[in-house]
Amino acid sequence: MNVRAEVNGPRLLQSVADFAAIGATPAGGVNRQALTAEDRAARRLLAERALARGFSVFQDEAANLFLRREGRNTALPPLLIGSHLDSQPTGGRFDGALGTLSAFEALEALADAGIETDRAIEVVAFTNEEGSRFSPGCMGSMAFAGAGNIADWHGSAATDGALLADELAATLQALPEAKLRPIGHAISAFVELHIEQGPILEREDVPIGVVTAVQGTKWLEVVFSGEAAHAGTTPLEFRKDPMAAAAAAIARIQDGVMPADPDARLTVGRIAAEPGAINVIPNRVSFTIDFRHPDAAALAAIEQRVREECKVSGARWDCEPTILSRANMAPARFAPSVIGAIEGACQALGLRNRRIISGAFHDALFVSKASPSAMIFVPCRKGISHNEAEFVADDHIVLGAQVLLRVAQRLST
Ligand code: HGY
Ligand code: MN
Ligand code: MN
Repeated sequence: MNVRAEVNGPRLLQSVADFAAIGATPAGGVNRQALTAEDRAARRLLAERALARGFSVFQDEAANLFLRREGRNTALPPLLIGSHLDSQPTGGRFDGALGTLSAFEALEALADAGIETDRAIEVVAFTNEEGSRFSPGCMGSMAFAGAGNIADWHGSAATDGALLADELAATLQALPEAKLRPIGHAISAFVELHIEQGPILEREDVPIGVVTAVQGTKWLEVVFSGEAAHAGTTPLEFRKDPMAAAAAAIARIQDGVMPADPDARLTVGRIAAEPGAINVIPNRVSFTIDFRHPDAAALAAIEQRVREECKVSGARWDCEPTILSRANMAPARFAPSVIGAIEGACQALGLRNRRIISGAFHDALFVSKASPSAMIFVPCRKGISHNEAEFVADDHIVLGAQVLLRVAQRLST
């Protein structure tokens, strides 16, 4: 008899609440940054729940965490579903965790129904998707997809000074139950469920977004070096003021990029001045720029404009700019076969859905370079994300998991 697997809504909602408690912030968000004690606690909780269900648990050298439910034919590469567990410093309870926990719920639903799939299904929690503690983001999925080598980042320092190599080692050692396996094993396809992190689905009252592509992202760090001097005694003509140069460059970039192109996104998220005293002209000012565009040529043109504006402002204030690349994510298009499986699952469930391009980058962006991939979006309130007020309605959580479960069954039998 063909027993149907069903998502257990209360169990999934409780799971989301359980993980939201790990790194919970007073304002209702989470601070569970990559490879911290909080991240390790979440990984442990997920691994223990997997082991309790009889699934096997693995990690690779990038500390990507895999939970595997065997299929009939162990020779077939597994289907991969999942997302990430790490968060922004003032992140929301759903970014990453919802996709990972919905994927685990799909495994549990199949196990509850006693359904055996042809191929194994693995749930993944990729390491350091957010990139806020260690740059770049998507480190784990980049390494998994062969788009980066985790050893190249071993020496990178976190915003809190910790070394990636040390934090990776601590994370791997904190979960001895997870067997270590070589990075980048073959998979048949990858499906990632995620909150939209934008306003479109909610505004159109559509419960499911079928993600067909991810726009490109570049991160730069701009450093203006000048000369520290006394704030009161130094006339204008003697100043080499990197703060004035940075302020001028940021103003020109903000005035010139997004107003000229509705598809462009540009954010200056972090700025720092040294020595940072109120009455000292700084000798060094650094700031970050995150810019994005669906079109690769337009993304390159924005970078060109940013570099030019920094050069002009640096010359104006006699401060040479140094521009460091911190992340470079080319736009990606997802696989029609996986997109079709998601749309087919929505039709089978009678769910309204629409195709959408992701403004945020995701692990699926990199996995799609190695294997057929696509994403499922669910709405979040007012499109707010990377904010402790991030919220997803219970019914959207359950509907998203139901679509993921159907897709997982379609792609594994
Ligand atoms: O920044 C991003 O797009 C992702 O949400 N970390
Ligand atoms: Mn995310
Ligand atoms: Mn995020």
